[in-house]
Amino acid sequence: MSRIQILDSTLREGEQTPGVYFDTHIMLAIATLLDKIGIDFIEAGHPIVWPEIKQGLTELTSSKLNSVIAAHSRTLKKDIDEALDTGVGFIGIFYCVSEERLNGVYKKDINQVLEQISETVAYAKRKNSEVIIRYTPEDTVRSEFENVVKASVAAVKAGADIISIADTTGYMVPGTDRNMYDYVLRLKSEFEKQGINPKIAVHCHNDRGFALANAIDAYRAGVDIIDASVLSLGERAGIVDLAQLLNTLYLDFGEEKWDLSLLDKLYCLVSQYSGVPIPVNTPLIGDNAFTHCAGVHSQAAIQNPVHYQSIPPDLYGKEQKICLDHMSGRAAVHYMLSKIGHEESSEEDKLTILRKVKEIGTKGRVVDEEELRHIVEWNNSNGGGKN
Ligand code: HCA
Ligand code: CU
Repeated sequence: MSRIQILDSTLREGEQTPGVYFDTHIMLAIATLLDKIGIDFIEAGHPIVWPEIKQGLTELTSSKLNSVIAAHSRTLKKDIDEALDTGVGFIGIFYCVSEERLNGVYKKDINQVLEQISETVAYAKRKNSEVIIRYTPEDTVRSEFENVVKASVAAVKAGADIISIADTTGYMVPGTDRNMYDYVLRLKSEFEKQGINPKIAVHCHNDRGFALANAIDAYRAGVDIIDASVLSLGERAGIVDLAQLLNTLYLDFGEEKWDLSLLDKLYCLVSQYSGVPIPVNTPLIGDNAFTHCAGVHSQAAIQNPVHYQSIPPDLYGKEQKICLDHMSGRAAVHYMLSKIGHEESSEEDKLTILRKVKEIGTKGRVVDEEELRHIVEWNNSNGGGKN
């Protein structure tokens, strides 16, 4: 029985990508796929940002998805009211408790903030005792540890169910003294000393490119919930990529709760409506994720994909592909000819075709099946194809 839960924040954090906005019908399409994949929580927006976001949240909560719909909220009663209006089952409130932010931005001392956190959480629970409340000390890992503990204790004592560790600026680095694994253990042990036992979530930004590694560190240290988004969408460099997270948890840690074959469809949908393209070399999803190019690679991968692949493409509803360009060798040409029904070509024809393929490759192009057919016809009209 798997204990890890996933919170997808494409519709909240993802919308903080400059220029990204999802209409309510697209919100529903994205949420429906997330639900089918088996995502536990869908964080779908901050209702006070825009009336249509509030409307979208309301539509999602009445759409009978299994995933719990979550709203984001400042630590203010008026935000809680707006969130509760939408019927969400989960509200994530955030308040940074670093001295730097308290003194420099909020001009409040920690005790005032602790009171505001307690009051807001208690208010939400009073209005709806069923709603799951997550409190995030924003920028957790760069804040004074003592303040994080005090704020978490205040939140949990007021009724919060989840405390989220936010690496808001992508500050953590595996293997150093600021690694996520040790941080989670330290916080858990402090919570135990304080007599509180909330679920722990983790929210890792990717500024240094370590979001996934930090999330996996947090998983190994026993967190309950991991945040992610499709295509890593989010502020700046975004957060943990959903597909990569699920893939690692599935293949490398034996978590088996998700239908990974729907990820490709989800990524295409999000890419289309966010306007954020999927780079060809995106792990698992990009066009080249399971494509072999160099002659040596193609030859070995054609014999057995495992020679150059540690992830089975069929898990993602994909196939291994062999690319034809200037890097190709005879094995690739033979393989691709057999795919288009010309496996009987003579060795001489294959060499001519290979030369043509390489020539085209040096122009920075790839020969697809269609063009390969034209090359075969061209070779035949020049006297080839006579075996
Ligand atoms: C934000 C910052 C946040 C909050 C995370 C959370 C972060 O956009 O408000 O509320 O759990 O990275 O700290 O995304
Ligand atoms: Cu964030």
